[in-house]
Amino acid sequence: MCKHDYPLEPYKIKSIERIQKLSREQREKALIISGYNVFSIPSEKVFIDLLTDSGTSAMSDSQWAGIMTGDESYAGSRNFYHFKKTVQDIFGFKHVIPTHQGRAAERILFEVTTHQGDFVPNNIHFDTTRANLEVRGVLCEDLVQEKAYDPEADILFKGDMDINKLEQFIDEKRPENIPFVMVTITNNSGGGQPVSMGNIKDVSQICRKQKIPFYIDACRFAENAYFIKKYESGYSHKSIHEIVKEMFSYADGATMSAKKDALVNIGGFLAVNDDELALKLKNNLIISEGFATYGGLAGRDMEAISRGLKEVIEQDYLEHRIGQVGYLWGLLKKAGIPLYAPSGGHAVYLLADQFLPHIPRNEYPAWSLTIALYREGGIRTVGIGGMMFGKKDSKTGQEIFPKLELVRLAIPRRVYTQSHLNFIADTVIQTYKKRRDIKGFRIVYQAPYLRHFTARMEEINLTNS
Ligand code: P71
Repeated sequence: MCKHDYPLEPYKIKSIERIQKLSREQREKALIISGYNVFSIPSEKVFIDLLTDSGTSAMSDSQWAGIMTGDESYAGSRNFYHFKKTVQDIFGFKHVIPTHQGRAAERILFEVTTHQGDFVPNNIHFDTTRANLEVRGVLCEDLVQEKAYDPEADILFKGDMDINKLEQFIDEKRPENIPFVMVTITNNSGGGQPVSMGNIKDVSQICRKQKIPFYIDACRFAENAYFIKKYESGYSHKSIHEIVKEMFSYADGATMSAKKDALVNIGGFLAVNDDELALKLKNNLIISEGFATYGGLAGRDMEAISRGLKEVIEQDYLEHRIGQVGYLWGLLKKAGIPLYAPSGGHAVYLLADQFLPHIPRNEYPAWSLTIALYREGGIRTVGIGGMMFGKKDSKTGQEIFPKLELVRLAIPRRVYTQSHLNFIADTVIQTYKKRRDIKGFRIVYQAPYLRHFTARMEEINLTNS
């Protein structure tokens, strides 16, 4: 291995998917048609797609072979039993409820356990978690440690929850108004940073003392476990499987989007220990997702998840995966690009407000940067900042912005090569050189929830401002 490389791919390529870079003019046209929203650009017009690591993994030959063993029986599919056993073995929970993706698991859990006016803390709620709670009148609180909001603080386990803040919060809001506490691993809205085992344990102890259930948003559980093995004292000799088992032994349940760390294109699940709660969750599941042995998935999907869950906890896979993200982070850091530090699990996060200091927050610098990166190299990324999390103050009508204004370069699992990563770095560096020409945006249309998905935007030129 040369000095600047990352661990070699522990796989070789058996099947490929063609990608093409459009001309600059074609990209410009695609932007206009999309209303300057990268979610509205057809994927064929994207060269390198870093919009998300969700549902974009390349499946292995074993997973594809598993697809052909799908038992599509309405009730009792054999793939469900394999899926259930795999989840039980890896996570240690008693009840396993399949769902079509992560947000369905969230909706079902929240419908069964929350009421209007309740409070739910998280390290940082991800957008779907927050939306599924807020739509029910639940008040969401982000209690990550303060350092997480300092993008340059190069410390380990920046996803940790602030334990003092959590105790104070429970004290103020009272345990009976808090249906559960949640922790997101890794912390997607805060730089993809891991949560330490020590912190998971501390949160769990507080919850158990106060008799508040504790759930983990488990999307990127294996990546989180890898950081624990690598950086937390006492874990280097343990296997990822052992670490995962311990992490979840402190929780009462988990919501999971299998589209991330189960290496599949669709799927999710809910897992809990409580018998009575599981029954209620299954009854809710049947109303909209489907019967308890498929929950909105085909038998073949459950088989692919079972196999993916076993592959994702392999040490060499994780070394390569996290190494790849770190490699891109290193190239950009060396070039002086403002980055969220340290390098996280699934993505590199650019600091859009520092990248574009001339664009004020109410002109959405992260949004501008996603457009600029598409313009420059046909790269699709996502803004995680004011457009995603901005809120109108009910008294002043002014928009309140989140602390971080980030652009996420999410790396799909097992998809891109080192030359792709080099191209991505070059594109970001080129864009940085031209940063003074990049303009802000105003909203032309927005939906009441999750507005970033469907917004239409207008570039602010001096002539139309
Ligand atoms: C991600 C996504 C999917 C996404 C969301 C918004 C814009 C673009 C793409 C989904 C998550 C997540 C966490 C921590 C729950 C979900 C929902 N993330 N928790 O990061 O990251 O899972 O998509 O399967 O419903 O790109 P779901």
